[in-house]
Amino acid sequence: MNLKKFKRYPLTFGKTPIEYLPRLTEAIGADVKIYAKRDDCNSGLAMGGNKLRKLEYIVPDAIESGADTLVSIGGVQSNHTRMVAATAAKIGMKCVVVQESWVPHEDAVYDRVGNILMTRLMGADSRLVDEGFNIGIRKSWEDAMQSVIDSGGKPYAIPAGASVHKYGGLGYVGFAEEVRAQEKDMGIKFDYIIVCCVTGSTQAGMVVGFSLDGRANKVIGIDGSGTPEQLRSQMYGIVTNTAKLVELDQKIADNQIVINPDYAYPAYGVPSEETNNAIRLAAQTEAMITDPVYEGKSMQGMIDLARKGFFKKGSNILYAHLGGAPAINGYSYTYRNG
Ligand code: 5PA
Repeated sequence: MNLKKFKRYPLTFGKTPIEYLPRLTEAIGADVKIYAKRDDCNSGLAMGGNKLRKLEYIVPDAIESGADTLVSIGGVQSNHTRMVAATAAKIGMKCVVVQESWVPHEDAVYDRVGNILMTRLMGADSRLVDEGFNIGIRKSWEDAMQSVIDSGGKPYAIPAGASVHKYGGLGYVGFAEEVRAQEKDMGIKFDYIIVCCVTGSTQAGMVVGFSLDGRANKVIGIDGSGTPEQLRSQMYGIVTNTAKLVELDQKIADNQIVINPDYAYPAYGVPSEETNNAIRLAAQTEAMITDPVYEGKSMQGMIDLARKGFFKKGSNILYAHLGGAPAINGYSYTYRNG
């Protein structure tokens, strides 16, 4: 496997810490140990998160293309568009982000706080569009690209979640390599890795990276999209493309991709009561803040699977914390009593 041959533009602090979560482990009460890898604390750029690992491999291509404007897309409270806006500010490019109405959630300040507030502060041209949820390529995004061309600029296209970009999977191959090195230092090995999946390249990169030591199917994706079949086929495409890019000398079969669809209810971006209780538990035992769209759902999935005995006894479980906390500001009424 060869990741080193790709250019990487540093946007993160470097390695993210892995920490043991003793009070959450105890509160879950199963015979497993819970650790977290804190990709939510990975950068000084606008609160960081998983997209920066991906963007580190995309930025060199954007710069080489001669573009002057990054163009991307997400929901109103998209973490991804915040990270693209941050990257553009940091490298001195302009930024246009299309923000669609992906989430059927109403809060008086939903389009004013958290991610979108920071996106605007960093100077991005944030365009609200009245389209529903879809992780595929969108017309509104193509229109935004055209509008940059029409006004004499040169756009660089970054799809939703930076996922179906040719280099979108590389960042999380790097995550797997980092975890392997940390395991050596810590003298332990993780039996499972828990990751929230929506547009697919975070898990896809991990699947490729962990396939090197036979752990592809130990990466347990917890779906947050509510469209797991579309996600699976998108993820499989990213796995195949990424494996080829890094010259992985084995084929990854579709059944090595594990996506659990059980926790995405009632809809993308809308937390169930069980999701909210998982968010409260992580906050009250470890002061670890997770959000109702992504990480709260993977937290719920991990807790539920542990309590159901899904993980073999004595397992070490690594919860990949991918960021996303700024969105909680858009759920102020939901959490008005904690
Ligand atoms: C997101 C995605 P993938 O999209 O790579 O599967 O990652 C899922 C995920 N956790 C997990 C957090 C905090 C995320 O932000 N966010 C999207 C966004 O627009 O913010 C791409 C959907």
